[in-house]
Amino acid sequence: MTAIDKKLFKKLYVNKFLEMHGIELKEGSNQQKYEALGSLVRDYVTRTWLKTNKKYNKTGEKQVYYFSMEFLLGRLLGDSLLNIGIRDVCREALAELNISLEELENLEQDQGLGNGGLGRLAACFLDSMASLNIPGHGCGIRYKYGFFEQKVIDGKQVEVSDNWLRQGNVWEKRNANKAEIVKFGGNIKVEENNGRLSFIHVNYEPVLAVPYDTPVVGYENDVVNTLRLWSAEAVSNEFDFSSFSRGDFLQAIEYKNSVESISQVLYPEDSFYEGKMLRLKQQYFFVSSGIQSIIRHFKKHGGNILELDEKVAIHINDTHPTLAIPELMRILLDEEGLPWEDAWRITENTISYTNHTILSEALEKWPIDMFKNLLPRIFMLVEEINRRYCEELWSKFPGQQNKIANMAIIGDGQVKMAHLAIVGSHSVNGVAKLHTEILKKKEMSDFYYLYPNKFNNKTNGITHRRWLLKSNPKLTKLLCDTIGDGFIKHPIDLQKFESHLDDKGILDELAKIKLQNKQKLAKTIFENEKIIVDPNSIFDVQVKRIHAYKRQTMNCLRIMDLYNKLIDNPNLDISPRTFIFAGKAAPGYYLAKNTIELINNIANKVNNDPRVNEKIKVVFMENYRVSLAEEIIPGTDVSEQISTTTKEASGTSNMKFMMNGALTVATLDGANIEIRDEVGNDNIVIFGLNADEVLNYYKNGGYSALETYNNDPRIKNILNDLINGKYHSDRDRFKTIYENLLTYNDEFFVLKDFDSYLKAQDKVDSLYREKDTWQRMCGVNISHSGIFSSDRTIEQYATGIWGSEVIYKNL
Ligand code: 26W
Repeated sequence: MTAIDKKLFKKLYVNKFLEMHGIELKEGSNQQKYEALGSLVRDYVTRTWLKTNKKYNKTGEKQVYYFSMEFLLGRLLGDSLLNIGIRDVCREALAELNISLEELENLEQDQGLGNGGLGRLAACFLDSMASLNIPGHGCGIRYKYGFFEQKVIDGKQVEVSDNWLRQGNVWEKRNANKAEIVKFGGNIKVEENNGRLSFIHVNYEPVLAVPYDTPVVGYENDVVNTLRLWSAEAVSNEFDFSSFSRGDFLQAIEYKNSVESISQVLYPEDSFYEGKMLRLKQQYFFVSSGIQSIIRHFKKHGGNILELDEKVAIHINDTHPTLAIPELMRILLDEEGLPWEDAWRITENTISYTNHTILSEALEKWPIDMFKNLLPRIFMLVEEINRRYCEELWSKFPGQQNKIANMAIIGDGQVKMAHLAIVGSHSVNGVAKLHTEILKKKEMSDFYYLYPNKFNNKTNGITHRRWLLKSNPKLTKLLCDTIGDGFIKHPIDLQKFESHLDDKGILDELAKIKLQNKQKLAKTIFENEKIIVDPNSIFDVQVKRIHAYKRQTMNCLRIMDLYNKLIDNPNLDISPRTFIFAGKAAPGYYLAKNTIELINNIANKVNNDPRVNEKIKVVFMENYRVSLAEEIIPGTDVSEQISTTTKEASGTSNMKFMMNGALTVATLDGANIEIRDEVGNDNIVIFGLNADEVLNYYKNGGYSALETYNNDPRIKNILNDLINGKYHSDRDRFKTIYENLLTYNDEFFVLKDFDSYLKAQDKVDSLYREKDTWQRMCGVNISHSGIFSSDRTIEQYATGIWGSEVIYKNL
């Protein structure tokens, strides 16, 4: 991109403002100033965007399409400026106009089109693909309402719709000329022409899919890729839909509403599958429009359909876009006229699949009737895929009827999306070593036996550009001053920092930066939650979706235990701690919502008790989202990664925290294991059951929560506190939590791991007293975090799955 200096920037900005708003800059509101800046940056990016697309068309490089129902981008202005390489110029130029860049950046609404880990991973991957010069694009849904906004009222979560487009969205470009039609319902007429059957879809409901494109800017490399999000609209009257003629006005309105509902709202569940027709509609809607537009583009630029798999890779983010498999088959067979064998080979070679969870309640299985009525042609194709695949199974496992029934794509009245995804793609990966091992040895072992070469691991990563350079400028500066800026392009070079950790001056600097970040966070906590916290206390943080397996309850129980200890012994010698929580519960998940209420009630009690509130404070921060995470993570001392071992596929906030110099308290779950392997046992605090122990209990039983309760007076006391009115005047308020732990035998081993968890926290307390040792540990974590950059992950996907060339232009 052409370099820009302060003077030129100022001039362009002032002009842009005038042109957009028709008033002088000094008369404008901050919102108007933000809009002008966003628009200027977009114009600036657009030229490179065009150039990148031209280059892709000319070179015919393999294009990667990352299909995901969720993209949790957060804000874009700061990161775009950073990646273009003009954030400093922009900050200085604006300062001369008496405008604070940070204030304008904070006005941007988060683009919250995702639930959590899976959606944020997709956003980090887009950033890394662009930054590594990989022609990689996102494909998803432009939800009118993103992930709900969380309000906390009387300690309880209340959901408010996220009308993120209210003030417009400067980043997106509507491309009505690239719209596609997606067909729902109706019937399939089969005709025979010259010995070949053709399948004609009649009486269907047509939906217009309009793409909105957002530029994805690579880091200082003149690459701008595309995130294409589809919006559902009624097909206009000009469109000839004779097979769908509805004269009636009311029916027309009904049709319009039903169509628009498709891209209306993001489903707020991230661990529980419900067979909702609208979700199936959403899935086919974006997958069909995405694949149609890929093929249209491919053919327009002279591509030979038989070579599609050499020029296009389609990645499906969990099973949500699995309909890409039958949809691609439909186009290759029905529209391109290929024989089944060719179509199948191309489809399998083109598509690859990532699994993100082993929770069985999250597996998508659609009722056959719903599937068939909504997608009649796609269902026929899935039946045929299943028929051929079962034939293969019969020859591999003769006589093993049960096994074959379990492995089939269609069975028990359902279409099993994970099975279809495995069968129809050439690669199946897990997201951390342990997770992949569990898939291979346990959850998907029959499939692994059948297709050993499809299975592979790609440990998750995070973009260090957003999660270090942008969110922690002070630490970034220290790193640049100490080891140079090479780590920005090669994050693995962060390792060089380790040799400086014997330098007392560096350790003091680390401590100073952390304190400054904590002061900033303390200010935000006060502004948002009206709670005063002490930046000199340990900031102990658990931020993530609220879920039983993530065990926020275990964190609560140890605070309740500590509170009891402090009341019993006011002189108890502990390092003061501030316990910070944030996270959303799925609206229908009672236990998770109840956990939020428990946290808030503990906070209320503890924070208002003068006997303890010099030593401990509890904060629940409302409305966790990407932009809030960017504030919390740099100001964290202790990162709580305490899921029941085997349940957290990977985790990614664990990586963000270590990169920002927090010490991790963790179970040996997901990527925590790999973090431990990187930093060594001395620089992380591990506790709890290991995977074999957990799996063994699940398989053979032998754990009694009641026994643990009876043998441990601490546990007895705090569990009783849950139901004796101490934390709520209504004694039944937290009964569900109590019963889950005791009556239903504590599915997630909270009580079993409790003692080990307390010991881990005692260790944290004593480590924190040795200031230099502590800072050294934080430094080791930073030094070893480079491997968890999503640049490493994406390079592994590109070379190991997609077959794309990875060119380091700046080597
Ligand atoms: C059908 C409802 C539904 C929706 C989303 C079920 C499951 C999901 C996702 C797979 C849940 C998710 O976000 N999983 C998380 O993915 C991250 C990225 O790989 C991992 O780091 C987390 O461990 C995993 O929980």
